[in-house]
Amino acid sequence: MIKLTSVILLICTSISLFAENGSKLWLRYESTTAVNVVCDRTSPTLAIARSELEKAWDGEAGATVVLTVVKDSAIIGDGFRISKNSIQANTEPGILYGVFELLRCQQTDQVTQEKISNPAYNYRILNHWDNPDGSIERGYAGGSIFWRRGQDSLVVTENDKLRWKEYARANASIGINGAVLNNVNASPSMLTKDYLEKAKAIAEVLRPYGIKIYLSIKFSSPSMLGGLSSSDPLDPEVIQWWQTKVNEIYSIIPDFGGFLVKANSEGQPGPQNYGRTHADGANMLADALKPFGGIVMWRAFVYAPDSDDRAGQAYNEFMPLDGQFRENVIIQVKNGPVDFQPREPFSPLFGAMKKTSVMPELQITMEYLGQEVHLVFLASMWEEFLNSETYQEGSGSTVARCTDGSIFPQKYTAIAGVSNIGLDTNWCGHHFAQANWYAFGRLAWNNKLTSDQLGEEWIKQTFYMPASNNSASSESSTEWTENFLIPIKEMMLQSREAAVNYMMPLGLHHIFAGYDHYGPGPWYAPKGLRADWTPPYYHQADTNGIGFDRTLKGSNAVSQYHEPLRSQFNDVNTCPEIYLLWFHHLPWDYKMKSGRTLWDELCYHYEAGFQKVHEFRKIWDAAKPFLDSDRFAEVQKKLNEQYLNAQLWKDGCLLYFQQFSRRAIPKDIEPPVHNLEGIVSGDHPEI
Ligand code: GCW
Repeated sequence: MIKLTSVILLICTSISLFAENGSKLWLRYESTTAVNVVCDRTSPTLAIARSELEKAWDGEAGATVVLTVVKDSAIIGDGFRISKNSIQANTEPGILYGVFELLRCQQTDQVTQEKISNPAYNYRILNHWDNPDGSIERGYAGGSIFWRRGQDSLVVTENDKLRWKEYARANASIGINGAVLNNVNASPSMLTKDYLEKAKAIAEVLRPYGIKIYLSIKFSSPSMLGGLSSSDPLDPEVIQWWQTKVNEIYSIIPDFGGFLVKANSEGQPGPQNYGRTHADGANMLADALKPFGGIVMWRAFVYAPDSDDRAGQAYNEFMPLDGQFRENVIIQVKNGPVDFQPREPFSPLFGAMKKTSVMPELQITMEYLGQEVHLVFLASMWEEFLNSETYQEGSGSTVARCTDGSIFPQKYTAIAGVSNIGLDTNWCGHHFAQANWYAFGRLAWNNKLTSDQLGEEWIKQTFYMPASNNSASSESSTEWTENFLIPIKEMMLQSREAAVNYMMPLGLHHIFAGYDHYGPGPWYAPKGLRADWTPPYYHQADTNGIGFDRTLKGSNAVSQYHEPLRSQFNDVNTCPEIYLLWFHHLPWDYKMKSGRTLWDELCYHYEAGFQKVHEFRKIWDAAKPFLDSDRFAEVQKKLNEQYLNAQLWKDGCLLYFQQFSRRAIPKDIEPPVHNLEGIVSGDHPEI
């Protein structure tokens, strides 16, 4: 008998251990505890709110929860007032967000405090770089969930709808309320009737979850699609073409959100092709969208091939236009001045454009952070960015406060994240990459959340296994906290710094191999390629030293920062060492705060990053008893790959830079196992 029970127990445990493939994200919870939901209205959104509560209720059995749509001036936008048994909001999506907050508290063992929670940003948007053929630019988790290659690209199946629904549910659970459905390198076909019909089908599934859809547009669509001889934004025919197109879009999708535009950037056409400014282009589109309440998100990611410093260009092009944009234009600015690097100082446009709505663009997909292979929790990077002090309006003018309406009375506040979502079973390619989608949404709602809190919330919801580890006893839950939650959270919180260390420490940036941006490539400089697409442009290493001189005596990009930052960054003695080689070109024997030479310090950083990944592997192995077998094995495999890649980064960069420094690698550092020629010639499949 005893044996039989054990067998049954074993089978049950195994089933639950094997059933995890990551597809449920952080919404794994299922409950049989009854709850009585009271709501005096019905609607598709409220029905979802009700069913989520019923599916996941983990509070007092048989409790009543009252959902009420109210008119309360203390609640802003889609915010909500919450207590243990009631959720009030001015809007239906607000009720839904309140429901998810209540469930999150239950699932993470937090007491539901009575409070009002208002969103930090009104527009909390995912940017999908999905192409109409189903591929995704910088996508590492399979094909597009929206588009498909070939003939049936425009077909909508029941499976598609189911997937979009799961996607919408996950987004709503973290407060995301917008999705740009296609790549910023936009195909004009996206504005054809057929694609608009498909977009409509997507919008219909997303709508009850409070999510609006947006499209990226190609600026030259009037010529490419409409057959006009020009796409000049001041040409009356062009203006008319856009107005007609916008009318058509709204007749198909009445709550369409608006356009995202990449113009005069990396070869994309824009108003400058016709001698016009970004403001001319953005305003023309904004005027067409305005009657319908639509917005234009106009990207500031611009740089010309002939400039002496790419980092200064967005500021140079956009600052003179401050005050010239229509109210419904938001300038979308990447967090750093160059391009989603493992570490950059914040873009100096934040806080500087005072008469224009400015929104941060973060990259959730890890183009420059190890893609689907490396475990890197990006919340630490975003926290550092949002809390960066700009000093634009005195101290306390953090990037967060400069963009969320706390300081400037901008009508539209917004934040975007470049999505890491694809058709993979676990949505994001790496189980831990889900944490970045999660953290982006939560930060878009509340930009004061810490990476520590976000990591903890996510782990609890994603990995806790009440059934399989008999968590009914408080003993096992303490064990889980001490031996799983704490070390795994620590690993996540250290992961971004580790990646910076083994890839490009001390302010180094953009030293990736070739176009794929995965492995090391500080040597990469094919003949004929524009200089600012090659790493030597960024690291400037020679026998005298290393680093990009952006001081007053160099490119002067430092002057784009407000005092006291300008002086702080400009002076090598006060420049934070994390940004040292971003702002300064320094000799190899420059003395660091640690007392070491710059060369030695660089070596120790690479070594520290590499050794950290080794530690992560040990932490993960030790966590095995608390994990289902599939996710354990999948992450273990990726960590091993990350370790190999970190070794390549360390070896490749140290051996390459050593040619210039002509110094020995300190003895207490594990010597490189590869040789430089081998890495450069690419005989390492891991690169
Ligand atoms: O980081 C670079 C990417 C491009 C991308 C571009 C952008 C969509 O390498 O793939 O294009 O940024 O943000 O526009």
